[in-house]
Amino acid sequence: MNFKEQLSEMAELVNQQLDLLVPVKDNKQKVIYEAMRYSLLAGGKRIRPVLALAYADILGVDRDFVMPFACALEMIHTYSLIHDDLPAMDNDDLRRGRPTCHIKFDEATAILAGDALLNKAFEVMSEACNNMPENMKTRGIAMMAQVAKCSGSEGMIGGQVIDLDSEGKDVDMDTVLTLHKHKTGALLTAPACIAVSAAGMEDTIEAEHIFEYSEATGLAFQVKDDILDVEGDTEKMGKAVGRDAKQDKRSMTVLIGIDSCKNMLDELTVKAVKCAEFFGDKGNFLKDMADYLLKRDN
Ligand code: GRG
Repeated sequence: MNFKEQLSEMAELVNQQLDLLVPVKDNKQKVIYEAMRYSLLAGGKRIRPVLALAYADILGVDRDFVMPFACALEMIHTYSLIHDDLPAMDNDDLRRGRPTCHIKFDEATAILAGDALLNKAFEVMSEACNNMPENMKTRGIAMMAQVAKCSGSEGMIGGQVIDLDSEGKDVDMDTVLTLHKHKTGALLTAPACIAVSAAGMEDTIEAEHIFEYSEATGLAFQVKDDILDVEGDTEKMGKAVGRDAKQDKRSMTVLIGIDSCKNMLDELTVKAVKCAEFFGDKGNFLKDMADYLLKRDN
């Protein structure tokens, strides 16, 4: 199977689980399930859960063990997109190729759908911990704690706060890198945290390489996002482009120019590929993933 086939097979496994975890309901609050499913099952790339499965494969962990945590990450990612698109934040009306949640439903429903997805994520992870054999429960709780930390005020939310605070200001590169490390990088490092804790392999040379890979690809992902915001195509991306300029954001392309961004992206990709090569043939999927993230157009 080639990389693209593997990627879509893994994404499909995630999609099936998400569909089961957030079912259609026919009760008085059914609209919240409609809104949650509308955004969650709207065809995102599933990079974060796929990475969790890929790291699990490399570290010899059963995919079923990490799947609930991988799905929880995708729920949290989707909630962040719903909330980020709200008028109080980025005020966008297109996401994943369709009207944003607050446009399709309304603002209150979109806020609640995001909140419900965040809660669902923790319900799914705590149930997974409950169902683990006694001797594995500590690992499960460590995995859940990592997801909480990566999503919260020391992770993604912290990054969003720095982002909002930076709007219209002449921020420096250090601030922008801190912003990205938190806002985008934290949820892209979470799959590594999950898989390493699942394997009980903290403080190993393997974990070191996985973390270095995830940090390099996490930053590369954001640099590419900034480049796509300038050069990308709305139809392919399924979201508006040119948002950074519109919101007067000091994106990486504004700070160092698009050519330097492309060089930085190349260097980060080389670094990620080197980390993947540490694992020999077992690292092939991660190598291809780094290349895919470099060349992606959506
Ligand atoms: C509002 C709680 C809250 C957090 C906001 C992560 C975030 C912080 C906002 C999301 C919007 C944004 C521009 C994030 C930067 C990271 C990024 C490029 C997200 C898009 O991720 P993809 O490309 O999206 O993986 P798909 O749709 O493929 O899942």
